Amino acid sequence: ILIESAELRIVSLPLLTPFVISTGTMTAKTFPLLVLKGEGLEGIGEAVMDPAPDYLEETIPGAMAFLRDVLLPQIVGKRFASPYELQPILAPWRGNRMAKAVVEMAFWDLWAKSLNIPLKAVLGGVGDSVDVGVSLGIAPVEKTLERVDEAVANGYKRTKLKIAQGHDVKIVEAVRARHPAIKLTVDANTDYGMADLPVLQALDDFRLDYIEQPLAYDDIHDHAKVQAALKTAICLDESIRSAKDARIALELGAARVINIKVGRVGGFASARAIHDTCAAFDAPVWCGGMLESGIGRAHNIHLATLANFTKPGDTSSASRYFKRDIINEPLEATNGEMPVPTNGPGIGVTLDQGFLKTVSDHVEEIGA
Ligand code: OSB
Ligand code: MG
Repeated sequence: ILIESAELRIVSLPLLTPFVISTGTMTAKTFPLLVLKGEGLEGIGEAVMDPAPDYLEETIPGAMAFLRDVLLPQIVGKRFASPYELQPILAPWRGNRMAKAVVEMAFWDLWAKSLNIPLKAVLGGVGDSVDVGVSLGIAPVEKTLERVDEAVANGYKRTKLKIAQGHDVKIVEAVRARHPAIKLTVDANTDYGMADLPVLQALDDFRLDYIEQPLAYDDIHDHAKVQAALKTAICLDESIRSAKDARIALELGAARVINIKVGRVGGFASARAIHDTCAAFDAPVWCGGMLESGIGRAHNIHLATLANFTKPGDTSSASRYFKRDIINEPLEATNGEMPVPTNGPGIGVTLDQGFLKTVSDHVEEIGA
């Protein structure tokens, strides 16, 4: 397919509820949105870096410059037979996986549309829905219990509690006492160190499905020491950027579960390679999220149809996050099952252009 032009913009959507995690509080979701155009079709991708480097190193201003000045000029005006032909352009550049991912995601959508089949079909996934749970931000115990009750009442298949130093054992204890049988996990977003091993060991008593990313984003080695000291599985998120990272983590015993976010790992080729590596180690994976709008959520749902995504993902109903989404189709889960969107080929959702205009700035055209 010939990529004739690209449209890059920054979108900002207010969040219905501030989302609090160990590294900070989000009150709005701001993200670059990329549309690749060719042969009368449009492929769309949503990037997951934040305005500031609070989750990983990339930032929106850095990514916009890299996309506008470097990556998109290498792609616009060229013909590609498949997404694999993008790799020689993307691979030589160091890091910047979130910026690479948005290009890759838009391209896979465009490619699936050019073949007139759903994205899940080009990825190799099956099924019409994926199992999902909720990710609950840090809040006082009473508020957290209310949110858990609501998630359980809505049939979500897993509840993930964000934790941080001083906001951990007590909250897990209270939720576990109220809901002895639910599938429960915690996510520390890197807030702990080796000195906190006693706290992590205290969490070992609550039958958690896993403890997500307790230690630093750039650490795998010490996670192996913590995993050896726990019954509960460790799940890595921030620390896994590639299939090589996944292999090293699984060989070292640093985790038994991996959270795959297509936007974090450089795109679908890398996400699938991580998925396959984990399958070879008999390590289950699940599809994480970054509070994406409907475009990123649709990509995540299609990815989660691959066979080794055996644990519930984070792609809960969009209405939990936003009053209004930038797509026309509601992405709503019922009883913890999120239908794979099928309004047309590719990602199966369409942009609400009128609303998108009102929440966009910095619209740039490359090659138009
Ligand atoms: O660590 O998974 C994370 C949101 C923002 C940044 C990091 C994370 C998260 C979530 C929310 O847990 C997942 C979602 O609901 O999209
Ligand atoms: Mg996480």
